[in-house]
Amino acid sequence: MATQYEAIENASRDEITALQLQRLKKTVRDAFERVPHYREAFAAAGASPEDIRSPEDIARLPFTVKEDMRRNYPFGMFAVPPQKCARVHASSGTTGKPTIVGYTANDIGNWAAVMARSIYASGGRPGDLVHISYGYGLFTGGLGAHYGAEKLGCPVVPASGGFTQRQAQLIADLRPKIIMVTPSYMLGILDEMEKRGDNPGESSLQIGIFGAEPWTNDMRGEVEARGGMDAVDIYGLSEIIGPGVANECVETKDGLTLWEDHFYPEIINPETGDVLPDGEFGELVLTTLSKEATPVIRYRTRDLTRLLPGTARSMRRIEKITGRSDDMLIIRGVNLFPSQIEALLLKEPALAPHYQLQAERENNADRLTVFVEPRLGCESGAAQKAVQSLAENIRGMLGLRAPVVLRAAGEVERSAGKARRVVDNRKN
Ligand code: DLL
Repeated sequence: MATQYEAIENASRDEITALQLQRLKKTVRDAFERVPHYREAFAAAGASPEDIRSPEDIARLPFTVKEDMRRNYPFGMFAVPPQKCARVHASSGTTGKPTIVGYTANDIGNWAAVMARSIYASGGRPGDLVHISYGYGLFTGGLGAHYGAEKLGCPVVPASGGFTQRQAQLIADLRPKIIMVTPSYMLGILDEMEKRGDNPGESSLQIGIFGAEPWTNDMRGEVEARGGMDAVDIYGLSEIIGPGVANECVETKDGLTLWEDHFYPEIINPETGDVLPDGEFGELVLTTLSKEATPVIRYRTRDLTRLLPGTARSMRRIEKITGRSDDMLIIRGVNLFPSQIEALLLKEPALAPHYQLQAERENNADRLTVFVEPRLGCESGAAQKAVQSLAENIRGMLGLRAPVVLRAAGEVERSAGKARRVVDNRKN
């Protein structure tokens, strides 16, 4: 059995660069000729499609930000007439209008291919039953995973998100080998399996493909140990295509291989916009290389990571995403991401891995409260001790005095999709 789904995944650097350049030139030209926004933005930056002579020349082009997409709602960023599209999706915008993205039939085919590649890299093979609990609908998770699984030749259980009891029942009865779901909702499903009296470690599940939100390696340890499965990370965003921009390879689990033949990555300093060399930490910027309906040039993702050389594949990797720059909390001068609290929480076996952070402003002073729960079956004394130890670690490791509040089991907010890790009441 081949180690990869498509030969290009292990192409030489020269081959990848040549393909990137060819596709980049076409994408930039199409965007310039067909999307007024790009024509205007290029003119304002004094840039033109002829500037692209090597992939690095992309740095001469202006960035695209979410606001550009909002301003051009609904079809202003389309490079083909909406009538020629096969489908639209929309981003999970929390404020204001969603951003609409389009797909031609070719785009759907390419998306299915990168998703098939991603499932294969995760260890999935034709014939494996795939249970999909990403939401189906405008969100790209459900349908993106669905088409990829079908393309690979895997039968699909399109469970979508929610109805957790039914999720656990379906897993027990249909015996899927693979589950695709947000990591936070996987925890909810594992709890439900235990409530039914099933031992998740002995279930049919062998592979979990988790993404759509940040999750730590400590969370990987939790899900792998409890669920008896390999847990791999999948990354993507609707503006670029959906899930399947990058995926971890199960043989290394060392960051996510970015499918560089379809997406061109850069890391920039988020303050200056300067492109940073590989290995340096910053904001991921992505350019589509094959997208026809909504090509995107230098999209600022706000996701923080770094570019690393290939290992299991010749294509480069991104490190597990630490968080979004928008999710960084500044509490009394301390900068922190929810993922840092998550890593410390998972060191406490008496506490469940569910958590939520709440920020408040009282008399001009910021205050962060960490809400947690006891692990099911843990006695309250042990949980109380763990709460103290977590508060001490947050103080010792992150330099922040933050009260940790123990809620009753099941009381920390749950989601059937992306978890809401932070409630920031300072913004109200
Ligand atoms: O979340 C696409 C997706 C679906 C990816 C299913 C993986 C699995 P959006 O709703 O547009 O699309 O949200 C994109 O989610 O910019 C990141 O901030 C975050 N995100 C996605 N995957 C990961 C991940 C989908 N593996 C936004 N790790 C992105 C951390 C992630 N954050």
